Amino acid sequence: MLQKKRILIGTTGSVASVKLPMLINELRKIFGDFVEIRVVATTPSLHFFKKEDISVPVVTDVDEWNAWSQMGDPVLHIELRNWADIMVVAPLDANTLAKLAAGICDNLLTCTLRAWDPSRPVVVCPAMNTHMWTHPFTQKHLDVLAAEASYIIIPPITKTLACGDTGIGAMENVDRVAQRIYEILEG
Ligand code: PCO
Repeated sequence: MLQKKRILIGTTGSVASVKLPMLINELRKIFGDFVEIRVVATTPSLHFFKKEDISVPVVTDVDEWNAWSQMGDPVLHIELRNWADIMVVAPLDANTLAKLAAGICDNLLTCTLRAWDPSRPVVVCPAMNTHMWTHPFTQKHLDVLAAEASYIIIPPITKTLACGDTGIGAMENVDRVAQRIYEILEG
C-alpha cells in the first residue's frame, strides 16, 4: 500500500445510514493514514447522521448548486468522480437503487455515478425492509447494476431491522464492508 486511496462514500435514505461513523472508523483502522475519505449524502440520508459528527468532508445537493454560478465554475459531481478511486454506496436504499438502474441523475450522488469512470470500482450495499428487498424490482435493478455497469454488490444480511421486523435487509456489517473495500483496492 504505497499511495493514499481516495474513497467516496455515498449515503442514502435507509436507516442504515446511522452506521456511517462506524464505517469511517473501520476504514481508518484498515487503511490508517493511507486513505482520504469524502461523503456524498442524499438529503434523506441526512436524517440519520449529523454532518458535524462526521470526521470527513460531507457534501450534499446544496453544495453542488452553491459551487456553480457561472461558466468556468467547478461542477461538483465531475470534481468528485475525478477525485475518487472508488465509490461505495452504503447504504443503498430501494429508491436510489431504482434510480441508478434507470439512469436517473437528479441529485449529487446519482449525478456522480452517472458520470462515473467505468475503470474505477463502485461498490453498493443495499439495505431496506425485507418486503422491499423481496420485491421483484430489487433483484431486477441489482442485475442491471452488476451486468451493465459492473457494480460490486455486497448483499444485505438477516437481523432485526429498524421497524422491528426480523428478516433479510440489514446492511452488511461495516467491518466486512471495509474489509471488502480493502481487498478491492489492494487485492
Ligand atoms: C427497516 N429498514 C431497515 C434498513 C436496514 N437496516 C439495517 C440495520 C440497522 C441496525 O443494525 C438499522 C443499521 O437493521 O441496516 O432496517 C425497516 S422498515
